[in-house]
Amino acid sequence: MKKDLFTERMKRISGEYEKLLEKKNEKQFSTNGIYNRYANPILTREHVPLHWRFDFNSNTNPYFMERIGFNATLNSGAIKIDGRYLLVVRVEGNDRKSVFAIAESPNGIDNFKFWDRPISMPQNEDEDTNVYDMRLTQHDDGWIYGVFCTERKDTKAPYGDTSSAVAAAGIARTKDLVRWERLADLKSTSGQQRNVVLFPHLIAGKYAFFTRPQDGFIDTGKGGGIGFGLSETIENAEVKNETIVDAKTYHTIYEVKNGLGPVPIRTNKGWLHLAHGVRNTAAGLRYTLYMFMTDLEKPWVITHKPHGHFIAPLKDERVGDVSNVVFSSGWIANDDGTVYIYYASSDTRMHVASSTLDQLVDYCVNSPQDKLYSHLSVETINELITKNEDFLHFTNTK
Ligand code: M1P
Repeated sequence: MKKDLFTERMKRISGEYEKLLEKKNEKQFSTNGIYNRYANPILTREHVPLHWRFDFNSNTNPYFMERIGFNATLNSGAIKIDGRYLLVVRVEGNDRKSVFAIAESPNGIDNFKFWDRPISMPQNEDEDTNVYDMRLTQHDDGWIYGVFCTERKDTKAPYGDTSSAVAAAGIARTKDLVRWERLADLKSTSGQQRNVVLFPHLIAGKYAFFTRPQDGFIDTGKGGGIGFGLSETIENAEVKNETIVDAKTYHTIYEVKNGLGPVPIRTNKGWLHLAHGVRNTAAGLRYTLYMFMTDLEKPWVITHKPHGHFIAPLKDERVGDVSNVVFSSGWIANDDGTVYIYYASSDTRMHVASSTLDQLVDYCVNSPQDKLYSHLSVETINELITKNEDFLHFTNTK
């Protein structure tokens, strides 16, 4: 009887899992014309391999029950190697711990499948309580670097405070995404760091980092903004001076905090950047994605910045573990100019959107800036209307 139950459940669950992995994704029509969403999330907790979740021995698991539960698949770094699309996924267990695991797809938009085991990340002296949000950088020095958030209990928190934490940028490197060498955490002058991204080239012979200095764990406090700094070495990385590239700003979509997303993409017009911005609402924090471009020679100098968000949580994306959030830490530019943008919604599941380098540059260069005041927004809208008068005939233009 128990054997029947075991077999029936195992077959059904395995069958549904196989179908999920084979499910095709479909590009959706885009009214904004800047990027296209796809019909299905590319990775959900249901994609976590069954052999990580179930004990397949009927003697020790007669009911074929799940032994290890997973809660979410989110904030993934991305890289393309030999035509294979690889995401280093933040896989969050029911125990709240996140682990890193590689998911691979042949085309970047569907059929993502996790490799057999999660990544075993070596520990430094001060072990990580939790790790998440890895950005992957294919560096000129020949290594692939993973820079991620390592979180540890705040030992200075008052007695009884069991939730305060300290965030720092962990650094590890690999050649194959399987074996990792752990380096020292990034040192900087701010109390904490999250959303740190290693630039792929040396600048003035030094390793270059985009940072997000912050005073506290959740609040960026007096710190914040997307920073930029140089380090003499990568083995013991230390940024002594951080220049603020993009500051958090009153009454914008990044008024509370912001942070760089993936490693910037080089184009002949400048570097394309994708970042997240956070604002306050009565419903809590709202995370959206925005873009800007920086100078080719000086990637810390913004040359173009469209107003407002690029991607905001939409429909089902709006609800999840931490609702009203989109967050990106990976994108891939293909040789044909298409760009796959990987983003998580509401800290729960992963999606892809596609665009092209030309479209993204056009978006950055030709979209108006945020002029920070409503009456100036009216001016901006009127400029477009006036331009359109040459092509369209309005009846009430004044
Ligand atoms: O919950 C939303 C996001 O919150 C943090 O981002 P930030 O440091 O900018 O506040 C991160 O923990 C991120 O993982 C999470 O998605």
